[in-house]
Amino acid sequence: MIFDEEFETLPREALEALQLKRLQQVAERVYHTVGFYRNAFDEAGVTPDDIKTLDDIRRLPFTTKKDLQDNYPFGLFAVPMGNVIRLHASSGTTGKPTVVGYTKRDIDTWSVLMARSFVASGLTRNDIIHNAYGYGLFTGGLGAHYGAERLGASVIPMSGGSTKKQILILQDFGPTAICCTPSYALYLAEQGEEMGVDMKSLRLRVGILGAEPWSEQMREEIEERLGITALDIYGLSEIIGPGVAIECKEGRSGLHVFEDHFIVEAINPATGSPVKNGEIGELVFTTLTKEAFPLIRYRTRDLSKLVRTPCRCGRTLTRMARVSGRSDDMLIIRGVNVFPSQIESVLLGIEGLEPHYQLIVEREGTLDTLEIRVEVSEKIFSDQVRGLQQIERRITKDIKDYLGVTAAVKLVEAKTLERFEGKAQRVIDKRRI
Ligand code: DLL
Repeated sequence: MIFDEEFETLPREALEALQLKRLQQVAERVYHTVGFYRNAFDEAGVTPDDIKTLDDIRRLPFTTKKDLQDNYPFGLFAVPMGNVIRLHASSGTTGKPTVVGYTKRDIDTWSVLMARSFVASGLTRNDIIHNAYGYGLFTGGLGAHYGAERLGASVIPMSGGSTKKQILILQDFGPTAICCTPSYALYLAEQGEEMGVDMKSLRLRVGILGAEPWSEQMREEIEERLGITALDIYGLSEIIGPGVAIECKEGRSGLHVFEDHFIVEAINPATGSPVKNGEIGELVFTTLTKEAFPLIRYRTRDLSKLVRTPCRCGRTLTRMARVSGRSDDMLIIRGVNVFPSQIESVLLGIEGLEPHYQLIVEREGTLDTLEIRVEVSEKIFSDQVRGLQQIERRITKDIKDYLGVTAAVKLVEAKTLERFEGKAQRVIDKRRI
């Protein structure tokens, strides 16, 4: 089933014609309503009339997180405040949050995108959706909520936290789908098991998980422990919130980007030029239909690659591969580039390790050090010291072999590392403090 059959399966030519028309409109609109864009376009020597083909998007300047911060809080809004009916914000690692606004029509567009996402994951109006994304300034909670209502499903507005109560509701209300971060899905599994609940016998069958990077191994673990199909959903507040892209249940290889509303590009973060087809680059999005807070060529810092081969599901939309990390999450350890997701893949490939880990980076003198703390299953922890040492050596070797860095490994008892209700924070970089 496809929610918006017409727009999600448009022949590429028609889709691109629609994108061009909408791009011309949005460029025209921001040029005349947002001082920041007028200046940026003027500086780049480009006017909206210069957009004659889709490739001409490259003539437009990029927008960055810093531009949003410089115009904090409402400087990039393209409509009067009277037309804005909702505000959300995402907190960055530094400084003030990024504020985003929505008109009534924007909320409507977003709800449709989330309804599309749910249908792509195999849900219908007969499903009960347990929504454990946080409600509030974070876009996850309300975004999924409105989408579930638009679909006509029954939504349980759980929000994050109160994990034991969540388990109770999962048992008693019998939701068939769950929305939360992948790390929280694992935490729920763990808490449920601890409470003696057979998490696999719940009615849950689908997880719509996102808001943070996760690996294929993590997916397997979640699917196994909760007895569900786990699908990846991507989005960011600046662009609209969740529902920018989603994996379909038929393909499960790459997330369909809703290209009738967004243009996606993958660029080389160092040069700003497009990467070759199928190469990893930084994702850049342009919103085509947003009214309150349109964004032109927004640099996300998220790394992924675009897949343009047809998908089994019939959608003609370009897919993005699962996000492999953020360009600003990349750890440079003694000159070697390492992404936390790569370490996760190595760890989860080793038997006896739990999917909970922490990476601690420090500097001793002029040398960077990496310590990996990872939980081991209870059974192994109570084993002989020799067994533990063997696992430590194996991790050190695999990390060295696959990633080329030397790490100190510390195995810790199960359930001792911090758990997260929202996005997990696994990297502690003491070098910056
Ligand atoms: O995380 C929106 C969202 C809510 C997406 C619920 C999916 C589900 P922000 O708080 O603005 O918005 O954070 C956006 O989170 O730039 C990525 O770095 C990361 N991110 C989001 N989804 C994924 C994903 C929401 N599926 C930032 N895989 C983005 C990897 C993701 N990273």
